[in-house]
Amino acid sequence: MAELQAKNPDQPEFLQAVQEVVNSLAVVLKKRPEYRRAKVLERMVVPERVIMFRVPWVDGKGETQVNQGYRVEFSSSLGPYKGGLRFHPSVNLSILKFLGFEQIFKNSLTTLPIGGGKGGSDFDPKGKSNQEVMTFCKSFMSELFRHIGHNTDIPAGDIGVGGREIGYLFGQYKRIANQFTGVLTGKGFNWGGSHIRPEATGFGTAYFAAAMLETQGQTFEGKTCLVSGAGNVAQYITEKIIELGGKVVTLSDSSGFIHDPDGVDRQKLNWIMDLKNVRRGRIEEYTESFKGSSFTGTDPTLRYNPMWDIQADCAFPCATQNEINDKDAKHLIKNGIKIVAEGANMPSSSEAVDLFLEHHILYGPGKAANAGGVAVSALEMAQNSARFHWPREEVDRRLQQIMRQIHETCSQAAESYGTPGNYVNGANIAGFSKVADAMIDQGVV
Ligand code: NDP
Ligand code: 2IT
Repeated sequence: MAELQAKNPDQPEFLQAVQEVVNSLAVVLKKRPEYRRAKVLERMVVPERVIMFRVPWVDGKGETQVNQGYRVEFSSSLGPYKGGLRFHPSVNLSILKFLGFEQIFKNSLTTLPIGGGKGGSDFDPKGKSNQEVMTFCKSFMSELFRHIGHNTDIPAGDIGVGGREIGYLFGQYKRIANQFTGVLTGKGFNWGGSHIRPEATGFGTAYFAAAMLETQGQTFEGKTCLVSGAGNVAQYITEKIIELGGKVVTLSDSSGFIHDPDGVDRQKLNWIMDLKNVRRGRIEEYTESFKGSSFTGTDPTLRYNPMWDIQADCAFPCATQNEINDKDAKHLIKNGIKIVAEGANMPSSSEAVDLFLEHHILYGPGKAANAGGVAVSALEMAQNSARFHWPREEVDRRLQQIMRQIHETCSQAAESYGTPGNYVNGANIAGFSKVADAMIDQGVV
């Protein structure tokens, strides 16, 4: 870690993600000295390749703009690089390296043949017209296309990249490469997408949480749930929680959160989906349509988020990294939270994770709990290769099976290394071991 820190002093998120994995691995490295001899971990923390490029484009006012584009091709030990693209003004190399690093273990846990990668840009789609987003996507793909391919690197969505952006990116890829291949996942159903891919991350996190609850003889029935975010993951976890009998009382965006003590029902959720996916509005507008609900704006002077201090049974952070800090974790614990399952990637700070583990909260880390999205992406790749579509029920059945399998694998790994119920150790150890074995089999690469 000291060496990695000295080499990457300006990458706090990346160092945080690596530290968390390293903490879990001491026991494994002791049991398996061949991993140490082959310098498996030392190699794994260095991306196989990082691509950085200029993305010039002309906005709606005729002004020239320039953004930074990235693709971090982290590990191809288990398959072609696979992971999303994030378009958000905060995007930098530290954030994409942390996401790419986590993706290696997450993808390993899915049991499907995919390596790890991540990419994106500091472009902010918020407030941009469709025309501007399309212009940007076409410029971004005009460089990225030479580095990706359906057997090389298969990007998908993440924050700021949904069905609209994947469509524009795919159109440009197809035009330049003159190939209609499954080079991106999250495609529209009519042109090669898979059923359930839009729903997969949120549904998968709910399935994982249901499996966690089951270990305590519990279900979602009657549980009050806090969900953060109001994007892809937050919307579909809300849909599944409603279906499983739970009550979602919060949702948020970067401007603040809404609290609806009556719960977000199917009709209210449809309204939110229209607000966010069609009108592209702010969550604050919810309170104008649904009385009894309230909005609390984000207060940058507060050292905590009051949303995490609302009484509830379950918490599902589905917005962004480090959105739950130590203070938030203390509030959740004080209010008797039973389970925290992460739809987002690394939404809990390392101090928050330590507190959850110390207090024996059922805590499902993102790399296990939110793996359903990339798992169905891999199923989309399989369907593309077969030039075939599976029915909706078939994809959902496979997703449920994969999430149960990940839960089982994490539980067993945690137990066999002496920390039963610790899903952090379970996910890191099980995810790592598969990649490490593949690296040893493939020699020094
Ligand atoms: P979306 O862009 O659809 O939604 C993101 C949501 O989070 C928005 O409500 C957004 O609010 C909020 N948000 C984003 N950044 C911040 C920030 N810095 N501060 C406060 N709020 C923020 O993204 P997704 O739903 O796809 O992704 C959410 C999380 O889930 C991310 O951590 C992502 O990495 C993870 N994830 C996504 C998967 C997928 O398949 N899409 C798969 C696995 C994990 P606003 O609009 O105001 O910015
Ligand atoms: O973080 C993630 O797993 C994703 N954004 C989904 C990646 C994918 O390739 O579907």
